[in-house]
Amino acid sequence: MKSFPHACQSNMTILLASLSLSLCFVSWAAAQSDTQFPAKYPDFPSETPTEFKPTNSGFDHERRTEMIPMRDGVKLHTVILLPKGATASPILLTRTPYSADELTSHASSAHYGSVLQGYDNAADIVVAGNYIRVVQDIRGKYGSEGDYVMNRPMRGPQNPTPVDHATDTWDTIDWLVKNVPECNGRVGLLGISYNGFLTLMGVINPHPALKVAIPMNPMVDGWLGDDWFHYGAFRQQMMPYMYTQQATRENEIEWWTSHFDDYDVYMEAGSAGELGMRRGLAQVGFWRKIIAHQTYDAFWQDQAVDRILADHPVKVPMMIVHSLWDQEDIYGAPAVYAAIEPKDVDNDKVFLVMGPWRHGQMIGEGSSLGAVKFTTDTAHYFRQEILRPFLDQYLREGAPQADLAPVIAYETGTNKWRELSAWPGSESGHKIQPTRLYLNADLRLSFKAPISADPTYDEFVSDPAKPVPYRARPIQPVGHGEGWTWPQWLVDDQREASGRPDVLVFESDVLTEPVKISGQPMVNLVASTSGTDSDWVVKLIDVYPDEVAADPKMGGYQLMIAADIFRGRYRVSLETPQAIKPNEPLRYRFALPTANHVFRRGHRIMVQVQSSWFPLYDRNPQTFVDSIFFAKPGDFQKAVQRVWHSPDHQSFIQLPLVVSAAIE
Ligand code: PG9
Repeated sequence: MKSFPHACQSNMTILLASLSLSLCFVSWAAAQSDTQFPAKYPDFPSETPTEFKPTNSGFDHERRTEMIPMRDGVKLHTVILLPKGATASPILLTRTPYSADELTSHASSAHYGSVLQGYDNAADIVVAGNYIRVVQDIRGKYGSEGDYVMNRPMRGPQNPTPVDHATDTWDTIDWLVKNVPECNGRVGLLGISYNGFLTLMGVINPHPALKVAIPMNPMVDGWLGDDWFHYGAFRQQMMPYMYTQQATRENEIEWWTSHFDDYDVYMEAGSAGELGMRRGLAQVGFWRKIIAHQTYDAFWQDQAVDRILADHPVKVPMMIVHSLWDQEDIYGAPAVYAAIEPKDVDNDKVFLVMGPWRHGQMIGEGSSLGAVKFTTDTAHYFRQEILRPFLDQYLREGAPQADLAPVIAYETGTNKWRELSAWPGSESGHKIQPTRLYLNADLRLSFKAPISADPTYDEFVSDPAKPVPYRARPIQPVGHGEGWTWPQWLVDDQREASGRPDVLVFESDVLTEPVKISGQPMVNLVASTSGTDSDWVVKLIDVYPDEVAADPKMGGYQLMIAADIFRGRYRVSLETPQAIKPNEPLRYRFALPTANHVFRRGHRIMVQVQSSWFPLYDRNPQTFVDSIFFAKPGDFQKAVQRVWHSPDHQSFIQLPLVVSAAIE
């Protein structure tokens, strides 16, 4: 607390005081001349101190920053926030490439809950649970020493160093339980997306103090279906991320736009490789690896986290959290669940929660996503009724069992949470029956197979000069937070696409009974192209009734339930691309993302097929070239695309249909 001289002090006292004050001033002024910016006029110095040390007056928590040593001597910058008076409190740890300082200083407020607002903090849970919150910069990013490698692979052929995220997590937890006396020796590890990937890496050979892990929307397989590629089609709108994330340690150098509409940015460059070259992207190591590993080779297979986890025992109880409309990492969470659930022999360590969310929405507001409304705040429900008791059970001595179902899945369409014993799964008495939904003549969709009298195909012309936009133009770059609409693109109204001549639209009759699906719809598309390479985008859509009295904006809405893109050159082998034989009907089989949805009575089911999804995905030139990244303007050719639906060439989506279910 500050103290001021009393008015009746003697003159001598005042004289001595002013003498020492001026001596103080001289040494204070000298301290201003730091070596980087020496004072120009030492007798009239800057009023800004060389280093300002904020107090924490009125704070309800204490903030410590530490450089925690790893086994190879590298020190990692770690922020430790302790609620005032914390004793025997558990720790919630997040490791991140996104700035530990940024994640823990979100408000100009003295309150614990306020500083934790924003990315990757379930602030209400941290505060209500009186948790010690620890956030650490991973090696090579922000305040941490060491080198940064994107999704640093495990020690082994792809990482010749003695360290990886498993060892760094182990070393961090070991340090924390020995050096934070306020903690009860129990640590929970959690994070979203990249931080979800880091959470998964942290459970490999876990420290004994690691009691629970919550990977949310984890990035798991960068080639099959998460951030970088989907079945070989490159997500070029992630180039700015690679650029900013790797150009500098603290992300100070940012990508720039050249057009308001991202469609134009990528069209003008012609190819992702050309754009990367113009922007100097080859200076960053991860871009060079992307260029060197365009196919599903050992580089991708060996670092796919679901494959890695499948080779390790499940030692830490884990709640894997998935978002049904995750616009970034829609593949990861269900894939990890599928890989490790069979290893959970006592059925007490692997839990799955699926919510009706975009990427990361479970820590925000969850009563709607874009135009789609849910009846309650689903994210709040998840945090309070699912996450909180789960964390308590493992992190607090004497806490009751959370008593949660192994799978808690939100059912979109009916807006209900369902408790299941496994995934894919259904409630008792119901079963999943893989059922073919056929693409038929006259652009009809039905459970009946094509018959011989029908015309055998429908066709469209795919023109790389006019690729199908993946959402209404102008298209924003990838961005999060206020004003950015990217996070909700998976729920955009697909009417925008269905009106185009280069999108085939197959539609069912109006449903007289609800149709429920739980699991991954499997595409079985028989298609031909007049070119020698081609992309196939298949979208399973719920078409709302023409008018919806309760929510007029939803009248006729075309809501994507599951959709993905497949790069045709990988039809035979994901590792070895092959040219496509022109005009030959060929079978393309691939799984769509997980859905848990009821198409309600009065709705229709729609399937759209198209050959570009631009500019999120780079354009396929439709001529087989060695590297699509460096396709030349002359390689981009129009192609006639046919979707076949004859008895010999049946195109269908195999739906994971739930039968005998009372679903409405
Ligand atoms: N989806 C982002 C990401 C994860 C992993 C690698 C690259 C990007 C994220 O939100 O962190």
